[in-house]
Amino acid sequence: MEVQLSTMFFLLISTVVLPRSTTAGDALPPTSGEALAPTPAPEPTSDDTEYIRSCCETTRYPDTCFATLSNYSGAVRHDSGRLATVAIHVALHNATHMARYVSNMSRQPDSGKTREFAALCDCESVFEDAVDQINKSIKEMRQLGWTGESVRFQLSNVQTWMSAALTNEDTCMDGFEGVADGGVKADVCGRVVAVEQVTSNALALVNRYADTISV
Ligand SMILES: *[C@@H]1O[C@H](CO)[C@@H](O)[C@H](O)[C@H]1NC(C)=O
Ligand SMILES: *[C@@H]1O[C@H](CO)[C@@H](O)[C@H](O)[C@H]1NC(C)=O
Ligand SMILES: *[C@@H]1O[C@H](CO)[C@@H](O)[C@H](O)[C@H]1NC(C)=O
Ligand SMILES: CC(=O)N[C@H]1CO[C@H](CO)[C@@H](O)[C@@H]1O
Repeated sequence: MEVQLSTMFFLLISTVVLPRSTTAGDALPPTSGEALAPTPAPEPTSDDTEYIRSCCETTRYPDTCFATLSNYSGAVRHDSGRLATVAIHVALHNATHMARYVSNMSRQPDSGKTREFAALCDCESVFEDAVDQINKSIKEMRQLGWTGESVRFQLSNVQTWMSAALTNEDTCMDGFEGVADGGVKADVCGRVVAVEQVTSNALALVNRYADTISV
């Protein structure tokens, strides 16, 4: 009886908190805030965690994938649409953080009028574009239609924008090609690699979700 009650309680909670896979983002804290805290409820089971692990195996960076997404296993609950949305949220958070970081760096007095400074400014601009593209993707995920055909079309938009975001992140690193190796270059490129992994994983999870939609 207890089991049944708690199951019913969960169903109630999940209907209220996560009515459809496409609204998973709403259960997450705003991405503009500093911390992307894990969703408070419901409690994940080890099975939920295993689901994240097995989905992450299909991405290019499974360890990063699991490390960044396993906290949301309780909210995802074996739903590939929710997982894709959560992954895009994490990518948005990381890209936003990076855009701010680069913007701050390019405003440091010692950034000077060098190629490094030019690279930092380019980086700031391409990361702002990446943030917009990822943000657009989240909005689309929140408004997925009801027919397979419309969902497939919307997901193809998301795939396009997430790929474009990845390209923009790559462009940031290209800008450092002519810059002498050193602290700033290594620091920025190292951070970009981390953000690219998170973005690439989000795209892979969107692709995975799209594969489950039949038209
Ligand atoms: C996951 O949650 C744990 C415990 O609350 C926290 O220490 C950790 O930083 C979180 N990880 C991520 C990637 O959010
Ligand atoms: C900006 O960069 C400086 C120097 O690296 C650092 O001390 C400061 O905390 C940074 N500010 C923000 C808001 O990141
Ligand atoms: C995403 O777009 C909304 C407006 O639609 C805006 O309020 C929000 O600040 C944007 N988030 C980021 C991280 O850029
Ligand atoms: C993999 C990765 O780069 N994760 C970062 C995402 O953004 C948060 C917040 O800035 C960092 O703490 C993570 O290290």
